[in-house]
Amino acid sequence: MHVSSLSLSLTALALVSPCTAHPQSRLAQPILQKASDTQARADAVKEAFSHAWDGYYQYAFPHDELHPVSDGYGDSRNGWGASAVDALSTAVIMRNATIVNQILDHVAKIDYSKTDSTVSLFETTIRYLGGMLSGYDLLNGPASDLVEESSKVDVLLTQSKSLGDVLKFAFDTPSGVPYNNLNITSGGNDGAKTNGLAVTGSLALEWTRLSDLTGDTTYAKLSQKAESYLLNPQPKSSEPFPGLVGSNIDIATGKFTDAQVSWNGGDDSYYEYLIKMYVYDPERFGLYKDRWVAAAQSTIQHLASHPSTRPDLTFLASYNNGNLQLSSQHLTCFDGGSFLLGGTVLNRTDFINFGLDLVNGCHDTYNSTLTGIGPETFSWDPNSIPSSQQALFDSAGFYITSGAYILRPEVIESFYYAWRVTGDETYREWIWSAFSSVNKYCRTGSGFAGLTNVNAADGGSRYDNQESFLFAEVLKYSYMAFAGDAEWQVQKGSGNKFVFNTEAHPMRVST
Ligand code: DMJ
Repeated sequence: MHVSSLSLSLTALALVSPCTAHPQSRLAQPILQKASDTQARADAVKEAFSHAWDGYYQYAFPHDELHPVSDGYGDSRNGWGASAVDALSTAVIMRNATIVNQILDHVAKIDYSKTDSTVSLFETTIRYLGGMLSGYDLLNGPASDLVEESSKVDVLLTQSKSLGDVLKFAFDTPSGVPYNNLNITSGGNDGAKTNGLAVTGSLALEWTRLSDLTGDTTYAKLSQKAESYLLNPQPKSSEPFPGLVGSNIDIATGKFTDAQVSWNGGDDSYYEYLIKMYVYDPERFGLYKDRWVAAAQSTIQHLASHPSTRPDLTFLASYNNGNLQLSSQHLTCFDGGSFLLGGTVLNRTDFINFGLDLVNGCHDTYNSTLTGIGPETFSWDPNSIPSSQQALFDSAGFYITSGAYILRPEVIESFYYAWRVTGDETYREWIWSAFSSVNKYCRTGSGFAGLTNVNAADGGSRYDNQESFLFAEVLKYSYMAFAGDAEWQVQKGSGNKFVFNTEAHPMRVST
């Protein structure tokens, strides 16, 4: 479905696509048009958020995450209350002042200088730093009426600066490419020789915002120095196609150590941030946009792949040394959203259409399973199909290599971009269908649990873990699709006032 053929295909799709879905949506309703139905869906997502928050607050707060089967807790993100900080911007957008105040009271008490476990620079940046900066931007701007005492909001920036100061030693390397795995007590690291593309290249948004808000340029400079090696990749062989680069960077020299290309986990948010930095500030980050455009064009030319049994579908293959691997991931499904954002901001219909093709492919991975939720990894390589999955490959164009679902957001995230950019109700239907499946299969008495097998009738067994991105991403993108327009929503064209970090925390664009 392309923009140029949108009006013609709208009616047909609206009637057909939800009905070709997984079994439980065969009875799906026609496309909703009434505002009251849209409101009911927004309310249903809010209810799911409150359910998850109440369970976390009762059984796990102020630890990092709820164990939603045993009603226990875990501290996989250094014990600073990751779910609380990750939930803040969603609670603001849902206008839940009670939860917002609970989280602000918690943030004021966090001591980011103390933890017993290894700190991930990337995860801490996108969840904690991104969560706090976003809360600060929202509560200082369009949601300023939610909190009466401005000092409680100011703490978000003070704590962001404290966290940046704790983490900044990571960049103290010969090249400026940071270590990712840190011992913040000793000032040490894990001794890695290389750092990954995504974890190096998904820091600039948060660290630049921190500098812009505090007036201290240190953080922006550190993150942009690290990024400079990615924007000008050496050796030349590490860029097999214009804009598409290898996966690992030597921490001592800043040179790439390979030329393996993909949009999969490990590489993903490097590409995501190239265009988002341009949205953040087109004056300062024009080169980032040029690199995204080059990567996007090369991706269409060299990585777009169509399953032999479903040539109508488009997935992204990965590339290494002349070979294409015909496999992909749930994580990769942010790609449609990235093409749609770049396409609308740059007014490039070709990118929008390719983004919609990618969204359609990822929808197929949801639409074809028994739960209506897509798998963690899948393949369309016709040479290694397990016989038990031949029928799935024949009808759906892919087979499952890991059937897990750990509450990831990427497919719903790209549906959201498709909805915002096209206004086509079909994409809201897809969001509603995906959210309904998560609500049905993952919900427990205290929250939401991952599934071991999305293509088993009941989803298989449950993982006793609730990742903090359930709050930050899944429920935020689901909610925003049914909520009214607002300053923080993604806009069609170039008028965005906010840009979402890779954990779905909206930051105000540079003014
Ligand atoms: C989140 O932490 C972020 O979206 C990140 O970019 C990828 N992994 C998870 C969600 O799957």
